[in-house]
Amino acid sequence: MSVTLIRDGSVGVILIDNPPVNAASHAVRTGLMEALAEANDDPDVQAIVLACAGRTFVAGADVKEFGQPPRAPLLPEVVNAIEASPKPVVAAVHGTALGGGFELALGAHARIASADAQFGLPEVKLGIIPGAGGTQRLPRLIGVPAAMEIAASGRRLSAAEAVKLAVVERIATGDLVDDAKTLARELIGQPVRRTGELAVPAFDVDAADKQLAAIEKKARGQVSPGRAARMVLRAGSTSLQEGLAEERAAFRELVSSEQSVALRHVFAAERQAAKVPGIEGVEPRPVRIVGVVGAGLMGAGIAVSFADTGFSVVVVERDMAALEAGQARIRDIYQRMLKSGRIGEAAMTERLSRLSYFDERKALAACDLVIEAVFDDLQVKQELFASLSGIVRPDAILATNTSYLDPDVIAGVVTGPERLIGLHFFSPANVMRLVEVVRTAKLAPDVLATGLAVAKKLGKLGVVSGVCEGFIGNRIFTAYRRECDFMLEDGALPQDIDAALEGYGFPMGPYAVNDMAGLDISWARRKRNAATRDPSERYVVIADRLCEAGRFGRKTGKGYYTYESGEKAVDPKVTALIEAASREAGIERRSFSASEIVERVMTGIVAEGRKILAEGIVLRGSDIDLVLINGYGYPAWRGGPMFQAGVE
Ligand code: 3H9
Repeated sequence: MSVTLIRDGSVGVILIDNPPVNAASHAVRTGLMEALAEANDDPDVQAIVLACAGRTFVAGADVKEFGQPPRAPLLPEVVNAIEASPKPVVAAVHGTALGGGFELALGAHARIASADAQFGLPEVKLGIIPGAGGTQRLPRLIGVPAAMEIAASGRRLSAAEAVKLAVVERIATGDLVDDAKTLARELIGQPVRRTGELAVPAFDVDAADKQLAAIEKKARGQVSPGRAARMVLRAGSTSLQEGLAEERAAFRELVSSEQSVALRHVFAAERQAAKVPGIEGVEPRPVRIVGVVGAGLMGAGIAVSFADTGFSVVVVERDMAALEAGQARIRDIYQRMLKSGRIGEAAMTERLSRLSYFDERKALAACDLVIEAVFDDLQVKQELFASLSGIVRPDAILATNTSYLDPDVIAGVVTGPERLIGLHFFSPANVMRLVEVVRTAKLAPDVLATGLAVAKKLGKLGVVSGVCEGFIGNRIFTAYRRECDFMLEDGALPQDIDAALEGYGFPMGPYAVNDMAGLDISWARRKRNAATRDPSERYVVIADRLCEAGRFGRKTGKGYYTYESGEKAVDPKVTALIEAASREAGIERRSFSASEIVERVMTGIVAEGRKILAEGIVLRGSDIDLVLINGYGYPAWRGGPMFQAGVE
């Protein structure tokens, strides 16, 4: 039985038990209707508590039922029935009340939450909008502007924020269900407060229109955020009944849209990525103290991301000057978080207190995991790891953040090479969600399991990659860039290529990105590899020419574009340089349409993707999709290049 009614004096507790996340499946919906009717029919029951067993409150509708014909009772009917109950209903929320789960809680007459509970309407991330009243009830409870932001972003609210917004009445101080029963008893005899009957608080319509426009702009082609925001806005000008009917129609339309199918592929792919053959049931090693060697841009970001998620972090630099600069960099990241309102003073102080700084490697002796983020040079890394082998415990895990070096060669100098893993973070590491978890040749299964578990604890997405030049992401990105550079030489200009890919949904085209990241790093690599390059392979000299002219991107005020006025602008000198390069190569330039540009890029990506699949570097096509989406700005709502090409 997934739903039971348990009587305790005057209170009936409706308990949902549908592991793993109490999704509102058909059985749960049916059970809820029956339990509710039973409680309402029982004269001894005077108040009702809605609670869940296991690790979480209802985490949403059952996504596995999407794409199947809807089966009554539908979730909106269940929420309406809860709201209509003549006896007070209190939702007792622990874990995550998401989507349909949050909507069930909104149907209740009061809400109590455990201190670590979270609330959210993540439907937009699945390409849909809330379909069980969320867009109509939430604005009645907290006002249109706040509800618009929550429904359109899909972000989660902490219990503390939920209290502040008056989404929940109370935080439990003792046992959640006991406290919920107490609240339920207090409500006996009082008129029930139905969210749907509340008036939508007055709001500034012009400001809300502007908010909507900003949401649609930010969505860059993804339909659901704007649709969710519009439905919330609609609550301000229509009745609950009409609003619910319109919401349902929009939900039905979106659930069968291409974008939703693509985003559901991404949802399933993320869960799949954690399932790695060879480590099923393998226990990860415990990790509490983490060492980060090197506090440059990457190391500082990595250190912050560990401190943010409760690890103790030991930061080590080669001398006091570098250490102080690293410490300043980390403080600066936190200052910016504070200024932008992402964290408060207390959280900043707490997180900073988790970090300690040393200019000697022996400070790493107690670490469970040490990650290096030093200069990407083989000798530098080998010297470091050889010395670390003698400092850390034999069971401590060693990780390299190298982008291009061979981690198996690095592992060669380590005592116990089965504990050396690649953890390839993306910059800025405290923001970017992707971590490539690199499976070195001799890697122990529990070290691989630990790599994935650590990525998850950091709130990041770990994708397993085999060893090859550039791993999954940079190898595919190289193929992507190669295709773009060929088009540059054949007749397109940087602004044409950037505009075409931005039109496809990338936040920034490759040349604008390159200008931001700096052109000098890849130039140095090309120079290093020049001697071994196959002379019969097509080679485009444009990037080298730009570097030779001192154009390293934004940091020098010019790269593929010029930034003299602060804004990105097309530079006729770059156009001339590109045209000269084409002439030199004997190529007659021609024009490229946006669709041809996109097609060429996607064909290049998919061809390289097929190769790394065939080589066994990546486990499945969907892992490539995740890497491109989370590391390189590929629009999630298109599902990923391999999904588009039908490659599993
Ligand atoms: C919605 O509610 C629409 C309504 O507005 C309208 C309806 C009319 N359904 O992520 P995990 C499975 S849309 C079915 O690894 P965690 C998941 O596949 C929904 N199954 O755990 C996995 O299975 P397996 C809005 C689900 O602890 C297992 O649970 N809700 C669902 O890292 C564990 O998942 C959302 O979008 C589901 N809804 O994180 C919430 N959710 O082991 C989506 C999960 O076989 N869920 N599963 O691979 C989440 O965000 C996370 O799963 C959660 C737990 C935070 C809950």
